[in-house]
Amino acid sequence: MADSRKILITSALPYINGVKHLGNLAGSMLPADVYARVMRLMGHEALYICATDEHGTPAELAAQEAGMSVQEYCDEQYEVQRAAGEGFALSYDWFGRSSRPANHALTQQFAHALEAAGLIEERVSQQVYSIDDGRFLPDRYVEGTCPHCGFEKARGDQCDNCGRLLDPTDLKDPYSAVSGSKAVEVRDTRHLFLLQSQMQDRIRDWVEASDDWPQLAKSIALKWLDEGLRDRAITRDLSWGVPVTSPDGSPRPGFEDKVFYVWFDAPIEYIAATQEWAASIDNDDAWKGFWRTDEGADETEYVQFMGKDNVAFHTVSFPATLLGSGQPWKTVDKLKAFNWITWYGGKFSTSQKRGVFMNQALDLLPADYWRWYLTANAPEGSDAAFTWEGFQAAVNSDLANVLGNFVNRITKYCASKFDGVVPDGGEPGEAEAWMAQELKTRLAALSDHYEKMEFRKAAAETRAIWAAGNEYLTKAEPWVKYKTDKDAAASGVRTGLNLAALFGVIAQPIIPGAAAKILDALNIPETNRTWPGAEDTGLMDALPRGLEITPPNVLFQKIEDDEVTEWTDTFGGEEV
Ligand code: B3M
Ligand code: ZN
Repeated sequence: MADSRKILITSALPYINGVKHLGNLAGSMLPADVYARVMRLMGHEALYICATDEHGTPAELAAQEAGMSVQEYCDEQYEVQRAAGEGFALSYDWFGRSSRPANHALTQQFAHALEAAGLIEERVSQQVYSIDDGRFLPDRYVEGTCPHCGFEKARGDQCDNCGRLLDPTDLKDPYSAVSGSKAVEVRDTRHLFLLQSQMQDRIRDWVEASDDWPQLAKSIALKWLDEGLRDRAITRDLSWGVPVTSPDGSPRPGFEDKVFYVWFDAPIEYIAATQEWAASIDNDDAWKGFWRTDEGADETEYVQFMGKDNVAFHTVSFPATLLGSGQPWKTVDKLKAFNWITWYGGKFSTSQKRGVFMNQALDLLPADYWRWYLTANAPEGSDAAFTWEGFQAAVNSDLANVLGNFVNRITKYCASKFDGVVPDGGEPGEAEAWMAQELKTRLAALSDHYEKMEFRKAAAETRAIWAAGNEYLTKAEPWVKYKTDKDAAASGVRTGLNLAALFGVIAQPIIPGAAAKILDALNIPETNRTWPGAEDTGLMDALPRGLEITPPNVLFQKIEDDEVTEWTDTFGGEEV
């Protein structure tokens, strides 16, 4: 095995305002989890950190709608999201909360360091103020017409229609999202500004030096730099969030009613959550090896996963915080960005009952089914549509027919004809030689796709390896040979069982539940479930002869047409 690497993995922190839909899952948490699992199987030390993003106007507005205090709302939703992550078998090493003390402290420290470096300035700026609500309306608290595309329900921070980032004062015909009141005016308010314009060259140098970023992320970052970095307010007139302090920890004069902007503190939570993880394993300093380049983090690979709308914040804003602090922080090495999963080409929408949310999905089918389809159709090169028909086809054909069938056939046959033990006798022949060659090239390709974070290709290659197994059985025909040559049949069954074990091993990153069932049925000890190396030649004869196996219960239930009809009624389908 190659040397063990130390890998830090983060996926964009889901906002606290409600359970995420399958599209969110597919473009950040799921691929991050698949990657973390592969890296661990390969023997690397991979740490996967995520958290809920709990500050900012989305949290406040959602709490208001739910008739709860923000704290209560966040406490409740954190549990919901944590449970959904667990249900989907997301193997977080830590799932934190940006509202916890560690993130408050670290966010304040970063602000102080940036100010000491001369990169923060107090400025008076104009903000939308609601006369009826008696308050400023930052970000999503104000809605109105997008100045770029004319969309009438653009939010103060971003237009959902054209995707452009906005400033609340850019909106035409603004109104309060709190009360709907149009009695709004622009008033002066004092804020801290991060002087990103002064960091333009440093950030460009850093982006250009990052040759490990997949194309989508890099092109988005360069586009932002080409447009020129603007100084950016990192505080807001809100009460829920990280308080703005002076270096001695006391409230900063003039900022008593303000907090840091959610996009300032959210990425810092990657670090704070890692600190919490370290405390949880009783090794308070363990986080430093992932984050402080003077404490070993220069040896760490840092990989981030996110949807494309989050890229600018991770390639420009967060690096500005890290680099601007003048301290030895680790920055991202590989940034994997995703396009959107659409719902039949359109948007997921809770209100219009279009799309499946993470908690609903698990009421319908086990996590593996969704994990497989969403990985095999990852929105990598372009957007990818979720359709019930596509989902049904992928589950029935890839999982049930190709993988499930193979494992069932060979284990059942072994149970009925070879006493349920891996048979001895017989020698490998032509069919085995063919299969060995398939494995040699395909396993190398599979590992390579994972290294490059090409998830669609990885799923396709995984499927191709399973399919080759079926082809092998067709060639080896142990059931035919059994009648005339028991040794030849034994060799076929033994090879088939070894392949089933291998198929379970390579299934682990994407469908960990079913993979465990297969490996348990074949009595494969935990220590033998590691990733096959490219040079592994013994893969087709690794199981000890005489090892007892038990055919697993049905691995995958096929999805019936009437289920598709029913789910289409409940969750929406093709728009007619
Ligand atoms: N919560 C946006 C999102 O969920 C935001 C990501 C934060 S990553 C530090 O898409
Ligand atoms: Zn717009």
